Amino acid sequence: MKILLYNPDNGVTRNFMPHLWMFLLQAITPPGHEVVLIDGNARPMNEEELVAFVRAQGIGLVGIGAMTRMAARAYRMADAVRAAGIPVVMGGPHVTEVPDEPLGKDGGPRHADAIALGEADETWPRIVEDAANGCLKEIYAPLDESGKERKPSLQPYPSIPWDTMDLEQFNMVPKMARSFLGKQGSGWGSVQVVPIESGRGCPYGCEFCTVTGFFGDSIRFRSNESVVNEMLRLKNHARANRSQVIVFFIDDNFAINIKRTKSLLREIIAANAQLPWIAQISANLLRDEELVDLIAASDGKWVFIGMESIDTANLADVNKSFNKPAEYAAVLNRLAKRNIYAITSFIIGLDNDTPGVAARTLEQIESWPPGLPVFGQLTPFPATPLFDRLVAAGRLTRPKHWLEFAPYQMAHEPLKMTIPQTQIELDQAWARSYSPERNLEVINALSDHPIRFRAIHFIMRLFFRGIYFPQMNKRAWLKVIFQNRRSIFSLSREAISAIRSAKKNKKRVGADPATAMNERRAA
Ligand code: B12
Ligand code: SF4
Repeated sequence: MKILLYNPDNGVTRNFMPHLWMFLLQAITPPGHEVVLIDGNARPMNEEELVAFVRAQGIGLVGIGAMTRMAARAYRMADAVRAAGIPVVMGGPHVTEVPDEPLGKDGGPRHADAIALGEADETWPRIVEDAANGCLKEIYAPLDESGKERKPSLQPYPSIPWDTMDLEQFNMVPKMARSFLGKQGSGWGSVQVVPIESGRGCPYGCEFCTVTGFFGDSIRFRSNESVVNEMLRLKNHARANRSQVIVFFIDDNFAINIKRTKSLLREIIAANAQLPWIAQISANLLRDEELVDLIAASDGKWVFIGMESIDTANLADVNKSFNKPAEYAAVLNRLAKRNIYAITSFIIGLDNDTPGVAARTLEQIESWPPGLPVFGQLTPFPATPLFDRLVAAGRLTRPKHWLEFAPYQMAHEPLKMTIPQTQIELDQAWARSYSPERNLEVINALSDHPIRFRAIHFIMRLFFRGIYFPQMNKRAWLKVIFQNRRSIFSLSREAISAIRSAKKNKKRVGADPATAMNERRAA
C-alpha cells in the first residue's frame, strides 16, 4: 500500500522546521508499504491539488496530523480526500483532545475514517496493517492488556533516515540569497532546522498547556547513544551536502532531569557530535552553572524560555509559580556570559493583565541581554485545565475557536482588559520588539561580539518579526530590508572591513608563514 502522511500548512507563516511525527511514523511503518510525506508549509496545496496528487500516486491511505490551530484546514483536506474514496486516519494532539469531533459524534460532520489517540508509536503499525487488509477500525488507542493507557518507552527509538530525505524543501535561506551565500564556502546557502526529541513528558501541568495531559507526567528518555548517533548522522549529512544543520531539541523541557541532560551533553561533546542547537528549558532549571557550561560546550546557541509573564499573580493563576520573574535577568545574564541567548515567550491577556502590560513587559525585556521575545494571547486549548475553567465560568466567547481559526484572535475575555485592548497590547509588543530602531539598538548592544554572530542575530530578528507580521513575498522582504537599512549598512561596512583584513592577513601568511602562525596562535 502507498501511504501519504500530510501536515496542513499553519495558515499564517510557513513553519521553519519539518514536523517530526511524519518522519517518525514513516520510520516505523511496517516493511512492504511505501510512505510519501507532504508538509503543506513547504509544499502548499489546496483540496483539489491534494486529491489530484493522491489519485496520481495511487495512494491507499492518507494520514493527517494537526495542532488545534490547523484543525479546520485539516478537516477540509480530509473531507476532500474521503470524498475521492480514499480512507483518512487522523492523529495528533487535537483529535486526541476532542475525539468525537473528527468522527462526527458531536453532532457535526464526520472527517476521518479512523483516529489514533495519543502517542501512536505502537498503534501506527496496526493501523497500516488494518488499512491494507481493508478492516480499519474507528479508534486506535495505546492500551495495554488490562486496558490501561501505555506510553511508549522511547527505548529503543527508531533511526530516522534524515540523510535520505529531501531536507532542502525546508531550507530557511530566502531563495534570492541562496546562490550568493552558497558561494561563501561555509554552507550558508542551505540552512535547515531539524527536530530531535530526546525525551517526552512534562510533570509541571501549567494550566494552558496540553503537554502534561497528552504525554503524561511520566517522563521518558531515549538513550544517550541513540541521540548522539542521530546527531552524528546529521553532522555527516550537513558536511556531505555543504549545508548548515541546526538541531531543535523539541522536548518540552530539555533539562527536566538535569542529571540526565548533563550526561547527554557530555556524551555529545565526547563523541564530537556537536551541532548548533536550540532547546526549550524552563528558567528554574537554568540556575545550574554546570548545566549552562555544558550547554555552551555542546554548542547550544538558543534557549527557548516560557516566561509567560513578569507578574507573579498571573503566573500563580496559570499554575506556573515555579517561574520567578525576579530571577529572569540573572538567568539571561548567566546564559549571555557564555554567548547563549534566549527566545523569551510571553502570554498577553492573562487574567491579571491590565492595559499597559506590553509597555511594562518591554521595559523589563529591554533591560535584559538582547534576545528574541515572542508574544501570544492566552488560548484555551480543548482538554486543558484552562479550557475547563473558562467553560465552567461561562467565559468562552468562541467555544470552538479552532473551527473558525483566526491568527491571534482571543476566544475569551480576560478579567481586567477587553479583547480589543489585548489585541492592541499584542500589536505593541511585537511592533516595538522588532522595530528597525530596536534592531539597531540590539546590534549595537552586541558590539563586542564578532560580526558573524551579530549578523546572524540580526537576520533572526527579521525572521522572528515575520511570525507576527507575515513576510510571505519578495515585496514584503524588500520593505523590511529598506526599513532596516541603517542596521544593514552598519553590519555590511563592518563585514567588508573584516573580509579585507582577513585577505590582508592571508597575503601575509603567504609571505611569512611563521609570523602568520604566531599571529593565529595569539588570536
Ligand atoms: C516543535 C513544536 C513546535 C514548532 C513547530 C512544529 C514543528 N515544525 O515541529 C514551533 C516551535 C514552530 C511551534 C509553534 C507553535 N506551537 Co508547538 N509544539 C512543538 C512541540 C514542542 C513538539 C512537537 C513534536 O514534534 N512532538 C513530538 C512528536 C513525536 O509528537 P506529536 O507531534 O504529538 O506526534 C505523536 C502523536 O501525536 C501522533 N501523531 C501526530 N500526528 C499524527 C498523525 C497521524 C495520522 C497519526 C496516526 C498519529 C499522529 O504520533 C506521534 C508519535 O507518537 C509540541 C509539544 C510536544 N511535545 O509535542 C508543541 C505543541 C504541538 N505546540 C503547540 C502550540 C500551541 C504551538 C503554537 C500555537 C504556540 C503559540 N502560542 O504560538 C505555535 C504555532 C505554530 C504554528 N505557527 O503552526 C501545542 C499544540 C496544542 C494543540 N492542542 O494544538 C503543543 C502540543 C505544546 C503545548 N504547549 O501544548 N511548535
Ligand atoms: S513547563 Fe512547558 S511543557 Fe511543561 S506543562 Fe508548563 S508549559 Fe507545558
